Amino acid sequence: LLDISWFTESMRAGRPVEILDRHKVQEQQIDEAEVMAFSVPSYACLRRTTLDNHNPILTDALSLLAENAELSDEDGRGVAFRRAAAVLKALPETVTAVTQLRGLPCLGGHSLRVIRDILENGASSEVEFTKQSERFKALKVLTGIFGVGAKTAERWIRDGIHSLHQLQESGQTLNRAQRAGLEHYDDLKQPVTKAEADAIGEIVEKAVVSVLPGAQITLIGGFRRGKLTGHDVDFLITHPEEGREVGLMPKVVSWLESQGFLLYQKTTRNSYLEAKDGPARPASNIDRFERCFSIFKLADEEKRGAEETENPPEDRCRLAAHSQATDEGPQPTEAAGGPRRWRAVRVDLVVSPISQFAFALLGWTGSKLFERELRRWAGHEKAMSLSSHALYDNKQGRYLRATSEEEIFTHLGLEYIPPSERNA
Ligand code: DCT
Ligand code: MG
Repeated sequence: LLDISWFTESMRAGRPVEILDRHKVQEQQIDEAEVMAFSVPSYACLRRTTLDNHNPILTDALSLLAENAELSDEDGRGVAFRRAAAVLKALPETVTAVTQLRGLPCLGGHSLRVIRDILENGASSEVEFTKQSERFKALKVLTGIFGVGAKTAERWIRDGIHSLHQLQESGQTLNRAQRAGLEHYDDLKQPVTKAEADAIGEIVEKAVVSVLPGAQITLIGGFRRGKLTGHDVDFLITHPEEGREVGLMPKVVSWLESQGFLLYQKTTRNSYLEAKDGPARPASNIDRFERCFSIFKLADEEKRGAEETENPPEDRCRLAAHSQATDEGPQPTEAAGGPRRWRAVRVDLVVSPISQFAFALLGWTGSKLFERELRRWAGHEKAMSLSSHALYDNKQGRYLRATSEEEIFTHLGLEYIPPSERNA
């Protein structure tokens, strides 16, 4: 097991820590003896990253460049900026000079230039330029529509569409998801709070146990990592008896629909078969579960209800049903003309068989970079393939089973990192 306690202790105590990338060390020909005492690989899954970030100005700047790269189909550059931001998120103090960063991994020339610019001039000219650029602004607005990815946004921009208004005027054909995304644009742009996530959790739980007693739901994604807001709410559903979860999603969706909770939903079937897909196809892990992408209609009363713990939640679910969702979607005001008493929220549901539950839980808790780094660690350092379904040991030629996240970390030779410290 790789011991990183010296690292976390130093971090907590605020002692300066040098995290040296082995390969870089060799390139720079730094004295090996001096280096080895503080040398760990540069994987984010070896670091404990809480939400307590001492360098938000720097990490926001690098995240913006990452986002711009991802929206521009430059994933490699995007990951490089994400890794650089993640290293800064793990630092115990605010950085005030570039010299403090000497020897840290994942900080390439480009990221260092951006950091230096901010530390010395108060802002990065590249970040400011990007923020102001028409292209970036248009990409943000258009991909902010649920159902619109970078490729579609790019195509629309080439056609001269830069705003929602221009999109509506353009006569572009939108698919069902995009129509719903456009309709609920303002609501979906608003961060979802933990109270809203909990209120939705109660409703989903009621749906799940109504259609399959004994089934369990777990809040996953950013909220499981302790985030106070998110862009959506993610739930993992399973049943303690293997196989009982088959066919569960359509039933849950029907129940929610019949109660008027869904403004939009699209369900994809489980397409993972161990024997067929197996370890050779680990990259496509994320969407191979039975999964439902939805837009939920959350009534104000639901949220209040969830906050009032002493009130029994009896028939709370009926509250949202009174204003029925139609194909056109709801109007911004209630029929009586009063103020709107609900909001739209993005909700993702995933169903996993119990045998894959630990892998699904680990894979869907995030952060995205933490997940990426776990898979990179597994592949490069352990010759294993990790997905949200399974862990395959390429040397032994067999799957390694696990019933908890802790067991998976142990299989991977890693110290266990709890969800609240996976915020890389
Ligand atoms: N995930 C992943 N790789 C992806 C997409 C998702 O590993 N390409 C995992 C990690 C997080 C989880 O799925 C849920 O995804 P999001 O909801 O996009 O992330 P989040 O951390 O929950 O972010 P937010 O709080 O904004 O919803
Ligand atoms: Mg989420």
